[in-house]
Amino acid sequence: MKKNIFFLLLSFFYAVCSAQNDEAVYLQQEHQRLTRVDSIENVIQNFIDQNISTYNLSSGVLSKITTQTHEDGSVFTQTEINESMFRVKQQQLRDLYFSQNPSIIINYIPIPIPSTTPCINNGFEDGTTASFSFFSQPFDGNGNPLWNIYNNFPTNNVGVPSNDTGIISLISGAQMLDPVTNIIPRVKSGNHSIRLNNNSGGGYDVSLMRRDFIVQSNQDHITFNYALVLQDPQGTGSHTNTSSNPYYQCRLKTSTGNIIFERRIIADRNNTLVFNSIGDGSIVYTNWNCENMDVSQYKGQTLTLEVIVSDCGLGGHWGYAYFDDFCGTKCTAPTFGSITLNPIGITCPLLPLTVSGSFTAPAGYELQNLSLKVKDLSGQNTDKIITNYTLTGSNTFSFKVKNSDFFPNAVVSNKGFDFFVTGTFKLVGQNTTTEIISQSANAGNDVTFNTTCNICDDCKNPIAN
Ligand SMILES: [Ca+2]
Ligand SMILES: [Ca+2]
Ligand SMILES: [Ca+2]
Repeated sequence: MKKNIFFLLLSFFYAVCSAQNDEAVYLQQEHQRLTRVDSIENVIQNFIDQNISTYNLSSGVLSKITTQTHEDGSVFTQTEINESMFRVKQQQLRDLYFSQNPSIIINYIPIPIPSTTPCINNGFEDGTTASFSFFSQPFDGNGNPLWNIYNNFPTNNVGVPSNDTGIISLISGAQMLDPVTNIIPRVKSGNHSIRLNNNSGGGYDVSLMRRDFIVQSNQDHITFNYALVLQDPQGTGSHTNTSSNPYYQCRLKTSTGNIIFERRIIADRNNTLVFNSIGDGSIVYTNWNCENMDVSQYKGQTLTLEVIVSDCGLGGHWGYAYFDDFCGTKCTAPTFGSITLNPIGITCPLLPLTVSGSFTAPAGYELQNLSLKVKDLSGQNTDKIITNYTLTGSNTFSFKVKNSDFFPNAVVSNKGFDFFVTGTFKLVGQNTTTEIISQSANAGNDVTFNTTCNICDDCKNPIAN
C-alpha cells in the first residue's frame, strides 16, 4: 500500500515537473519568436521611413482622401488631408512590405499551446504576449474594406509594444487606473493586461486578438475578463442612432470556422445594464466583466477565441478595451442573459422538425422577439431565418422547421445544418435593446440529411424506401 502511494506521488511530481518543464520550454520558444517580431517591426518602420516621401497613392485613394468630410459634414483642412495621406501611405507601405516578404508572417503566429499547460500566460503575467496573436487595420475604404458593423475582421498582423504606444499595447502596472475614466483599473489580475485599440481619435481602427486552445477533458467553460471604454456619439453629427457606434465583439470558433458563440456589445448610454456613462454620456465604460462560454461539447478539440474592438463607422470616434485572464477564471451568474438550445443531433428527421430551448433575459430586460437561423453548413444556400416561434413557457420556446426552410431550392441529400437562436431583449420601459445569440445545439451537425433520408413535410417514415 505504502509502495503504491509512493509511486502515485512520484508520478504526480513527475507530471508536475514535466508540465513545468513544458512551460519553460514553450515560453523560451515564444520569447525567441517575439524577439524576432520586434526586429521585424523595426525593419518595417525603417522601410516606411525610407520610402514614404517618394511613395504615391493611387488616384482613386487620393480622390477619396481629398474629398472626405468630417462626421458633421465639414470639409478636411489641408493639414488634415496631409495627415490622412501620411497614415494611408504608412499603412500601404506596411502592407507592401508584408506582400514582398511573406516569409515573415510565420513569426507572428504563436507556437501551439502545449496540452500540459493549457492556461499558460493566460493573463500576460509572463510580461509578454506569448500564446496570443494580434491583428489591426483601419476599415476606411482607402484601399481597405469599408466599415460594416460586426463584420470588420482585420487580417494585418501587428507587433504589440509594452510601452503603451501601439494600437494594441501590453499594459503593466497593477494599480494604474484607465486614464480616460479614471475609475476602472487597467489590469484585472496580477500586473499585466492587454489593451485593444486606443483613444487617439477615430480613424476606423479595428483590432483583433486571437488565442487557440485545446479544450481539456475536465473543462466545461472558457472564460475571460474584459473592460470596455467607448465613445457614444449617438444623437450628434451623423450618428442619428447607435448603429455606427464603436463596439466590442467576441467569437468562439471551431477549427473548421464554425462560430459556436458570439457576443456583440455596441456603445449605448441607454444600455444601463452594461454601461456606466461619463458626463453627458458621450463616453461609456464597463467595470471588469466576465465572459463565460460553454465548451463542454468540444472536449479534446482545438477552438479559437477572437476578441474584437472597433472604432465608430463614420471615422470620428474611438473605442478601446482591456482584456485579462483568458483561462482559469470562474464567472458568477451570466449578467448579460443567455439562450440555450435543447440538443438535437439527428439524422433524417421527420419534418417539420421542432427546435426548442430556453432563455434567461438580462437583468432589467424583457423578451422582444426570437429568430432561428438554419445554417447550411455547405454554404450552398443563404441561411434561412425563421421568425415564427411559440413561447411554450415563461422562458421556453419552440420553432418549427419545414422542408423548404432547409432546402429553399431543390432538395439535396448529404447536407448538414446548425441552428442558432438570436434573442432581442428590450430594457423595460425603454427603446434600448440588446441581442443574444445562442450556441449551436450540438458539436458537429445539429441535423444531417444523407442519401437514405425521406425529405418531405409530413412524411410517415424518415427513411426512404
Ligand atoms: Ca493579468
Ligand atoms: Ca483609432
Ligand atoms: Ca452544431
